[in-house]
Amino acid sequence: MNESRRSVVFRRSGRNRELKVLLLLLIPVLTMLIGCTSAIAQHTRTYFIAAVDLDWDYAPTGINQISGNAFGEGENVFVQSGKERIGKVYQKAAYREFTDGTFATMKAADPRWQHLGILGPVIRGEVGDTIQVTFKNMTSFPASMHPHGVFYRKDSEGTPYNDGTSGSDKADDAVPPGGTHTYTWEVRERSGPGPMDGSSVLWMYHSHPDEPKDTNTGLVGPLIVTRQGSANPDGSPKDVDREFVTLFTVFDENASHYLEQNIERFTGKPRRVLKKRLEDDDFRESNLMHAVNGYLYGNLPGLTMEQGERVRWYLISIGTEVDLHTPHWHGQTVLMAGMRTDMVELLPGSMKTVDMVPDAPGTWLYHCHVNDHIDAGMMALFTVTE
Ligand SMILES: [Cu+2]
Repeated sequence: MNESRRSVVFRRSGRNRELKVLLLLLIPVLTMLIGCTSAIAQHTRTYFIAAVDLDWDYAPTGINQISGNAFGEGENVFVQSGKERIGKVYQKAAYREFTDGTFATMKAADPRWQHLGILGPVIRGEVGDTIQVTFKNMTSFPASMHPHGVFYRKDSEGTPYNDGTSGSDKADDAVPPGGTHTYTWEVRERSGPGPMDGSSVLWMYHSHPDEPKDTNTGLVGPLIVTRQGSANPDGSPKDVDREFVTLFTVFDENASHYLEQNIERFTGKPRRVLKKRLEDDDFRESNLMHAVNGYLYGNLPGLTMEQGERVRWYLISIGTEVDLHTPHWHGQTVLMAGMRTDMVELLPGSMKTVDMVPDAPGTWLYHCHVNDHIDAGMMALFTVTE
């Protein structure tokens, strides 16, 4: 090898060494960068949700939309107000979404979600996301947000019990009237659809300081988790055209935080009612509101879809022994975990997801198949347009 060639080889190997050193130095920087981009890819979805008081009308159209007729004797058991009856309007509480942490402006209602009724707003997550909810309690009783399915630590469970925690781990348990708490929920793989599920699954959130009273008062809402890679930017599943959430429950207004207020505000003879309310079985029955999303006798608005659309229905039930519900769609069929049906079984706490491709146009009955619940008005209408 002549002199000049040797020096070229030497210079080359020197350069290789420099490159190797540079690469070694770059590895931690590159690792950090990759870590950062994957952290950015994981979305944090922020919500501002308050529990608010409202006067809720279980039948705002004032008639039985299933029969098309005025309310008669049967319906009036539940909807007629009087000297010793509250009627169809009750003070309740509901979760409502606000634009920011000042809680000054409620978010404008989205017509697609008009049917949610008393339910809280849809909270969404794609697997890999973090959900952050700033919650303000604008009611007059302690309330919280307890989620199902997502990963949370003790400061984001929203339930008070003897779990050995203290201090800031208790702040989420029961937010006092006027108080605020931020809940952080991770949407892990175990929160998303399983092998037999479609591209999204339903969970719910509800208040839990006094679970029976809180939910009878109205504090419950849906949480939908979409499989990683299957979500639109807003978190909705890409392979679905339209989503509906329906809650089947008998709201027991006798067990509401606001029973006394309701007696005082809406009955003609509040003092008499307050005195004998516990013994009066007819009064107690009149306060059992067999509702779909808080509506009786076909008063639930907005269940409208087009023929051939990919429609996903999310179904919830909460409550007690009477809350075994069997939602049944007329005119269409659905697929639930790969099985064909037109009726779904719900028990207190059930959360189910089914898919429908409506093929029969028209206005159709969507009702609970339990006889007693049909009589009490647990019925809605849905419309399939051509
Ligand atoms: Cu039912």
